[in-house]
Amino acid sequence: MTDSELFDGLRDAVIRGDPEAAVSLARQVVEKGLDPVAAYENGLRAGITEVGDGFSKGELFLPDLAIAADTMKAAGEVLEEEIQRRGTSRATVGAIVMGTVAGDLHDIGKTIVGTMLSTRGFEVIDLGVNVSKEAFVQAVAEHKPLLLGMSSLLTITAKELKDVIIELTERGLRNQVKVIVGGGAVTSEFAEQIGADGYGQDAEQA
Ligand code: B1M
Repeated sequence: MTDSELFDGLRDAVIRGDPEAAVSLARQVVEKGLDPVAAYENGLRAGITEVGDGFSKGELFLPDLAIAADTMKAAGEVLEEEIQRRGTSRATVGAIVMGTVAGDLHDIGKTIVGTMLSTRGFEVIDLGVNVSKEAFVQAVAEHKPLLLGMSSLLTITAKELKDVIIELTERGLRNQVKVIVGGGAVTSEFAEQIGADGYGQDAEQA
């Protein structure tokens, strides 16, 4: 199988909701020594994006999203392990507190961003999903990280990003931490508007 056939196979396995095939293809990516980040973005993420588009058009339903997400997670674990293996294992840069904002349960993007940052020398403190602004601010006060990273995929939860930044300012913590944001509900313009320091369109940019 060529490299692009492998990536297309990953994409199609996510679209079909076939975790066994996806895991097997992800293992082949690793065995062949291909770039696991490219396989993630051009294979798995391409597949889930197509499923999301089908959902928007009313051609696919919530169970389809759920099974595609499970497939992506299963194969994603294989690729994330390889991304970790190729990266540095020592936390040398500083800490990042990360999470998906309140009301939002999407965790796949946040997790891959965390994996990428850990391979670039960050100690990742992952607060999970549905994280309240109080929990973000508390974690910043407690861990004194270099960065706070927040993810938002639902348009209705994007305002949480701004609320956390306001809360950090009110608690006198804003100038102690750089804030980066990302996820489907966020654009670079929006990030700038709410006073974030950085934005990432994908894990590599983050
Ligand atoms: Co949801 N969902 N979902 N969903 N879901 C979206 C986001 C949606 C766009 C689908 C659609 O309609 N096309 C839509 C939101 C519409 C909107 O608000 N504009 C939507 C909806 C409506 C919903 C529900 C409301 C559906 C319902 O119940 N009726 C519901 C909400 C639940 C909730 O959160 N409260 C819901 C539920 C779910 C599932 C549980 C079924 C499942 C999530 C499973 C899970 O995460 N464990 C799911 C899925 C899978 C999706 C889609 C299809 C895929 C999301 C994903 O994992 N992408 C999504 C459609 C889409 O995104 N195209 C959709 C792969 C991931 C690697 O990409 O998260 O974008 P992403 O992360 C990227 C970048 O954005 C960036 O790097 C990552 C890697 O490249 N990035 C950062 C992310 N965070 C970053 C942080 C950074 C920097 C970069 O700095 C800190």
